[in-house]
Amino acid sequence: MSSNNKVILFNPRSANSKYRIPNTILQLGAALEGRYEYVFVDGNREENPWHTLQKYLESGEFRYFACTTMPAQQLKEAIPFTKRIRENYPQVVNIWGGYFATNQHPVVLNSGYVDYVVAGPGDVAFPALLDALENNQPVDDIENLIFKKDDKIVKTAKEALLDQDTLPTLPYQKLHDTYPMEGYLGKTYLGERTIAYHSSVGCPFTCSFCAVVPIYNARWRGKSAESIYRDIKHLKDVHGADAIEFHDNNFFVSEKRTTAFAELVKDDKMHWWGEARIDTMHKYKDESMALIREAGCKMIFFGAETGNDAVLKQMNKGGTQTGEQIKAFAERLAKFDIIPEYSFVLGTPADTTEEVLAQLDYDINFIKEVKAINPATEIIIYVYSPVPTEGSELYEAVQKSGFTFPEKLEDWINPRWENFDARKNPMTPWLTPEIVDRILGFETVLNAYYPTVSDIKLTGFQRKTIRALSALRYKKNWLKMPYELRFLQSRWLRYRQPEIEGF
Ligand code: B12
Ligand code: SF4
Repeated sequence: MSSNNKVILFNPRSANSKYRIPNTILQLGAALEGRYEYVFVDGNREENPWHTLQKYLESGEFRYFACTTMPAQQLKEAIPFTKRIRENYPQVVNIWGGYFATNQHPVVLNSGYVDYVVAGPGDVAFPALLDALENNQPVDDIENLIFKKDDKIVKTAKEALLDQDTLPTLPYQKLHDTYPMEGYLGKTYLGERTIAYHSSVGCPFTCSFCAVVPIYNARWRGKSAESIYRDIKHLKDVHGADAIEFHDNNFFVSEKRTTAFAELVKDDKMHWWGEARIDTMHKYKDESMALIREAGCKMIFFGAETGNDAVLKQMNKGGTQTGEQIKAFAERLAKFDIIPEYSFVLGTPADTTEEVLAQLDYDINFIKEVKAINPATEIIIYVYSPVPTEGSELYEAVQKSGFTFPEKLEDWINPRWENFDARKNPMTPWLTPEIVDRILGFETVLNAYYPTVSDIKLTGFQRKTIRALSALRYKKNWLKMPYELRFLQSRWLRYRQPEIEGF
């Protein structure tokens, strides 16, 4: 190993507070252990990440800049830093990965300053790419890779999903040596020191609005309950962690794995949370539901999406989810004292503005029904932002509307596309400003009328006040310009936005 082939693993800033264990670069570090020397640079934990990057690059020891990319905030560092590295350190190879780079690879590679995109899991592809580059070998046979050759974009085959239990141990100690773990184990609704853990890859479904689908094509593989528990126990024993957020796209796919994990963690008195599908979990046995609650699972995030069965079909939600089931399941979870966190995707395309609006009003009333059935249900609202799920009915409607993605990588960091990424105001052709205002107005009024239980900062008095002030708007659907509520929310009743700030 020469001393000038070291690797920077960079996690661009992804949150303004509530930093979480950066599982992406942690897992990439595991893949390099014993093969390449590497450093972690976490934009969340650096006052000036560029200075840190520059310090490393100036040493002349680093040949590879590996950067993960999620849309929105991460791009604000990923794009300018990678470009600057190309200008100032042209010998450095720039490698990107993550959901943004994979789904938007044409614009990424056409920028001229990203050399390779690792598409999907990097556990094998990343060290294999470094080996090939170190030995001047061709990269064409390395799976999960996208790059440019003779000005054409080349995509190699997708790798079969690995047995997740064969992955190397996560280098928690090395991360802790650079960024002390206390800074990652934040206080949340679940506990004082919350772990972020990722226990599976992919998802078995093919919802046509979802960025996971083009990468994993309905494939899912999870670590065993024992492997998960080993890491959790380490973080508990060594760093005093007392709660867990599972960051998997779909943690609860296997009832057997979930209950096996619940049995293992039951006596540790930790609270935990994860993401699931309503139709999958509605099939769980009552004993399993009772066990996971007893084992500390307090709240679960579900993609409810819409109460309209025709739109569920257009979204290719797959499985057996229906509007009736969404309501029945909210009621069922109340019995087990598990809080359902339901996310809805509003503002999907339709042929006319009237149809878009009618669909929106249908969902507003549906959400109110769910709240009436189980008031503890937390509602998260996304405005539909297209992802390139080629061949789906939904994406066909999107293309028909004339929507296109940006042609220049830098465009992704202008405010128009940032809003698109944050799924708040995507400015898609079928959404008039009035419709977007109605969606955002409903979100404000709903969050005011039902302040979320997981906002640990709200006092009882604050909850009551904002609820009283929003009651008439909520009941009558007066959703226009709820400035008084927004003012309160921004001052002393800021409501929680897990999708933007952290879960
Ligand atoms: C944690 C997380 C966050 C956290 C960040 C934590 C924090 N507080 O710092 C928070 C909550 C802030 C967040 C926010 C957002 N997120 Co986010 N987030 C995730 C989540 C749940 C986990 C990421 C993770 O750690 N994965 C674990 C690692 C091990 O997996 P991985 O990242 O896929 O990495 C592997 C490979 O992809 C590859 N790889 C990845 N990067 C790289 C880089 C290189 C160089 C190489 C070689 C390989 C490689 O190798 C790795 C190992 O195999 C993912 C979903 C998921 N399950 O991954 C969504 C996800 C990435 N987020 C997503 C989105 C859209 C957002 C938002 C932009 C919008 C929103 N409203 O949700 C916001 C941004 C807000 C903002 N501030 O700008 C989407 C991206 C979809 C897309 N269109 O591309 C995802 C996929 C969720 C989803 N299903 O929709 N997020
Ligand atoms: S179930 Fe969730 S993660 Fe899976 S494809 Fe659908 S939206 Fe994506």
